[in-house]
Amino acid sequence: QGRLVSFRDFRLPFNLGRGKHLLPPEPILSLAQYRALGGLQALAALLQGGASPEGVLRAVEEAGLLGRGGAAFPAHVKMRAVARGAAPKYLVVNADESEPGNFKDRFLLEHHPFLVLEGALLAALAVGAERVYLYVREEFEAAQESLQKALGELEEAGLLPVPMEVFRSGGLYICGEETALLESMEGKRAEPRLKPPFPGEKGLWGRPTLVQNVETLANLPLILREGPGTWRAREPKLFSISGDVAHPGLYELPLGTPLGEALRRAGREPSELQAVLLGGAAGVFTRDFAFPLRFKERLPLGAGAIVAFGPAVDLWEVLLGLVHFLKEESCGKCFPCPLGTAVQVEMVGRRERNPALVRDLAETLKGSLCGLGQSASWAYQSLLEVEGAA
Ligand code: L3W
Ligand code: SF4
Repeated sequence: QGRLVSFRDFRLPFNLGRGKHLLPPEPILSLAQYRALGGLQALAALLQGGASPEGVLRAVEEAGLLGRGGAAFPAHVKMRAVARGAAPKYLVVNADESEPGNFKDRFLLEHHPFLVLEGALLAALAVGAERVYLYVREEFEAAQESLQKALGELEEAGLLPVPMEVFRSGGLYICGEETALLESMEGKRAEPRLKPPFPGEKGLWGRPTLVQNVETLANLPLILREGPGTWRAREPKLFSISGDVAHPGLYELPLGTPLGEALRRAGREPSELQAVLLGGAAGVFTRDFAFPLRFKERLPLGAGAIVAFGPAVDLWEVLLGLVHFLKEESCGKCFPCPLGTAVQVEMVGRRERNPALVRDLAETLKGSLCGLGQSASWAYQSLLEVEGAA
């Protein structure tokens, strides 16, 4: 009788990076270990007829699982779109985590590859995908190795009902945008496509393709093991907390946790902070510590990055780093983004505070083709708000 597999069992929070470990990380790197914790039960039920593809789709819908890659789009809507489509169909696991401040997907891949792979297999069987591609960020070598090893073990045990392969990403921030990712897989320049059609309808090689974030898929075994109602009641989300906190690391918190509470968990009294950056380069600076960390609220959660800044930090220097990053990573396909991000670097460099000029820049960027350009001036606008409120 295996213990319930949940993120909670993974003894989070713990420190991933520098400094002292609060609790030792306990990676689950062997199939035997994963099984002993109750892993693979959901997959076995599906393979042995105790559960059906429709049952998986219904559970994901009842759980209300929202995509964990930044857009918080209902997972079941995407899954059903692919399930309706005609074969051949594919699943692409988006493991191109590149948002500054985020390290949750890398953690899951390196420490819990079986959980990610079981989630991917459940999704693939539910939508009828004939092949799974694990699109892993080029620099994540340890993650690629851990996945390869886990795939080998699953194959040896005869537990790979759908073929899976690791695909090394093109090595650019824009490769995480789902359609640029697909272009790069097809051997083309990583440039976003115009949507619609969405990948669920016309994806890899023009075929219906489910593109889902690593954390989204890692939740599938949990939802099926616990039942969608129980999962929904605790709605776990991984937050990457770093910067001026005593215990930077990865924290599993229920959605709705106030931002200030998350910071206290990481060992920092929020009133001692100047601001936090929520959501990475596509995010916002804020001092609203009462803000409940929930999707589709006043502030964007993005993929869950929280970077804290104490009183000694020059936030304009931080902003300059962010906008420079966006300018460098702009793919140049559409007009407003390369131009707007270049102008933005110049404006932030001279610490331009004229709200009319910043609004004008934001309006221009809003017309960009993809999320990179559309959200490129959120951080700039929010810094002016934080300054105004300070
Ligand atoms: C079927 C429809 N599918 C939309 C699908 C669409 C996509 C998903 C969300 O991401 C976020 C941004 C930043 N039928 C559909 C449909 N879909 N309508 O739903 O789509 P969309 O267009 O709202 O967003 P997106 O462009 O996929 C934008 C975040 O991404 N971001 C950075 C993220 C970085 C990471 C990381 O490092 N892990 O994720 C940058 O912009 O927060 O909200 O699958 O196909 N009618
Ligand atoms: Fe490329 Fe920027 Fe346009 Fe996106 S918004 S397609 S990154 S130029």
